[in-house]
Amino acid sequence: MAVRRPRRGAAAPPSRSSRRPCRLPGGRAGAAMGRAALLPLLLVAAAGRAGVSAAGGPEVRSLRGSWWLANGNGSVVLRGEVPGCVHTALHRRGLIQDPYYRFNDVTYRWISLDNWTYSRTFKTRFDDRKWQKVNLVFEGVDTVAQILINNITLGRTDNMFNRYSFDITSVIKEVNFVEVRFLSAVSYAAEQSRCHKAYSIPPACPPPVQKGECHANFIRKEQCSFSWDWGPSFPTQGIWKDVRIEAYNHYHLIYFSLTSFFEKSAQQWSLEIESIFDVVSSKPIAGLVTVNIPKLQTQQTFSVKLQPGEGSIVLLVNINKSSTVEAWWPNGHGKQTGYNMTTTFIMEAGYQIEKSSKAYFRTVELVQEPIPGSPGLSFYFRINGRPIFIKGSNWIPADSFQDRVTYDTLWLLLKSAADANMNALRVWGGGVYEQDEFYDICDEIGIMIWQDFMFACALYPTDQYYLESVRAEVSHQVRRLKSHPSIILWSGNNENEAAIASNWFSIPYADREVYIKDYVMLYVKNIREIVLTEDKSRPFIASSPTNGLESVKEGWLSQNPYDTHYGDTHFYDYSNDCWNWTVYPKTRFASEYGFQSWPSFSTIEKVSSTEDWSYTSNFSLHRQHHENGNDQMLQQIGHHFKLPQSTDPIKKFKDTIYLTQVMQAQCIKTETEFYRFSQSEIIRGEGHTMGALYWQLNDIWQAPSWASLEYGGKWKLLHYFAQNFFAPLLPVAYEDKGVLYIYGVSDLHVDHKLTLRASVSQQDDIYIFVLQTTAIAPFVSLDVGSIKGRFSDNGFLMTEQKKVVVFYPWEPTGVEELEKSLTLTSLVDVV
Ligand code: BMA
Repeated sequence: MAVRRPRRGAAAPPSRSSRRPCRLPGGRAGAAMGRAALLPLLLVAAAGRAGVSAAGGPEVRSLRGSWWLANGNGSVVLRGEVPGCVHTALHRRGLIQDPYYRFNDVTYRWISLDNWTYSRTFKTRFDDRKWQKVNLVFEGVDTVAQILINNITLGRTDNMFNRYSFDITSVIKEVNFVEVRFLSAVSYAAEQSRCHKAYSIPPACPPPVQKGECHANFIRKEQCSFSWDWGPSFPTQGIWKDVRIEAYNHYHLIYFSLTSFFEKSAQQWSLEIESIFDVVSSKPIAGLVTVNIPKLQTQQTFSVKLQPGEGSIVLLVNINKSSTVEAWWPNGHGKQTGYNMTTTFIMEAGYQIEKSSKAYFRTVELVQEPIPGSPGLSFYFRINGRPIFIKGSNWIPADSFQDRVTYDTLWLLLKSAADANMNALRVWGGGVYEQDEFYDICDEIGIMIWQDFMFACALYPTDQYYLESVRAEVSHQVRRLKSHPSIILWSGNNENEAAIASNWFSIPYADREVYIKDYVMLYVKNIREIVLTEDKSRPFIASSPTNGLESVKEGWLSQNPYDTHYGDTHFYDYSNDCWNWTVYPKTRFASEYGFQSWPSFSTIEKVSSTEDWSYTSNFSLHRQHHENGNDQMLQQIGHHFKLPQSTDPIKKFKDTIYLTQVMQAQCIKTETEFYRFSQSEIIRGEGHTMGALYWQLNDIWQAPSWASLEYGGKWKLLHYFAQNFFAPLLPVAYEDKGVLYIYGVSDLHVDHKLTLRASVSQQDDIYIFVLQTTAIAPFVSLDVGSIKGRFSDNGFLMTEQKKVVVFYPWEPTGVEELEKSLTLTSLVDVV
């Protein structure tokens, strides 16, 4: 193994005893800040002054870039990028293979079990003595680490979702040595579980089929990084977000956020602007804040006083009523208008701050009210006063290694969602609060976000230390994200109300109360309370699925959170024939439902070798993390199609992959059409369905899963189908006498003498495929292997002789390359 040594010997492994105390000593440096200084505000005058940044503002020194990285015993030392993680650093330096290749998730388990140290030296380019305060700021540390500067411990981190700021005013020198000594997340979680002696907090470990790590619920870290039923176990270590030194005098702006409100009776839009400062002067600092939104002819100046310490000021700007405000609308309902705005702080001491931002105006209500002819309550979203049917899917982390998720990755996935006529995604609670760019893109293209807090499919501790950490996390995330008009809902967790109600973890009845108490403590008394204080502009629910107000009435935990008369439901059924719509719940809101399929061969090929290319290979079993998943797919296919029989094993594998995708697309089409169709009716008290978010949009790696977009962004047939079943105008041919007819999908008499031809030509940046057939061709699939891009349509029924399909490339390509890579499959090609 090629190993280089750092210039300084200080990257030596931290000495750690094998048994650590249950709580790490040294205290936490805080992301959490009080809101002590909410100031009375005085509206002064509408005298505008353009903002100028005067000298004396804060100095920021980025610590991004190359750091030293060493494992526990110092036998592996290398350079690693920050932001980044150990796995990507090892891979980039060629010290390990692609972690996604074949069985490497298991082979490389040692990486997460070791304790790594990141270190670097840095010089202050500024004279540190002239600053009243110097902070070392981490936007994200993954996860458990001791932070040192010049061999002095500053504090510890143990929550991946917090922002940590350490005061280094008295310890910073001209040349500094900073160290982040990680402890394996896996060992930490195990230890925390061991220390929780009073009662167990299940689940202890994931099911063996997931090949994962235990006790994810004892660490505030991306829960699916310990494995999931669609994802590998890579419990990373690293500095996953920005890290920098900030030096300032007088005052410093930490958070700045905008939320809009509409006062119906006065027909008045207003903006609430919240600024959170750290004031280091010993005396209050007075000043003027001017808010200017030129396009709305709105300018207001406020006099403010910042009190010493950390605190917030809140300004309420009324928008000039003679200007027409264009609201922000979801995709398919209108434009996503935003207004340029500047906020200038001119303070008596120190420097000026000029913040440029975009102001959006939209309202959101979660309507839960009685429905005539139906017991229970409605559950739907009203955006800008208009009821909107929520169409979309569920979002999971786009990679096990967050540093590989670039703006382009996000853009491609989110744009694909919008292109498939989706207007919403649920950021699921077992992943991460996504990066700012994710929400920026959603704002820009009109994708509404149902935002879970990061708790999923488990019970969680509620001791004081843990709660403090969660409280800091929640305030930080809400402050960071609340300006985004795309976010329409905060939701406490994924499936934890259901986990207790349906007793997933076989808790004896006598012990139930303890867990219910913990549940209410965490999601209601802490998370909800903080969310309601921090953000009054959008609704909060405690869990998904939930019965909403009915759950609240039952003490926040309904007997049956899957009740179709209230709230949202999750529904999975792999054994019944998915074309039989009567198996689906006529719910108020379907926030999860799905079927698995395999990603295309070109995607699998990249992480496998020849011996893996069969449906029953060790690789195919290894990649399947859902118990019996591969068999369930075959069983579902068998309801309507002949299973592949080819004697050529690769052809058989490819045919099977194709059929899993056809099956998945058809199943979800049937179910989604059922939900859309149920919008306008109440049958036997059920109906009024106002949301369909299928599970799941994207993939974390190349494996069978419920996703409609493969790892890398390629569209599965389901995604092409989604484009149609989510179309604004959907021709659904249903009969209401208990029989469902879906056009052109069932029992087709196909001509086995069919010939399909493909010609390709170029027109500007797009490619035109002309398909010709001599007979009806069901589920026609065009595939250009690894060439990145998407077709205008796919998986379609070809009843006409000729059909034109457009290919939109995501990278430069050519006619010849496309022709060479094109494979055409239809149902009649499966042997
Ligand atoms: C749902 C999700 C995920 C899971 C999916 C498929 O319940 O919340 O936990 O991946 O089912 O099993």
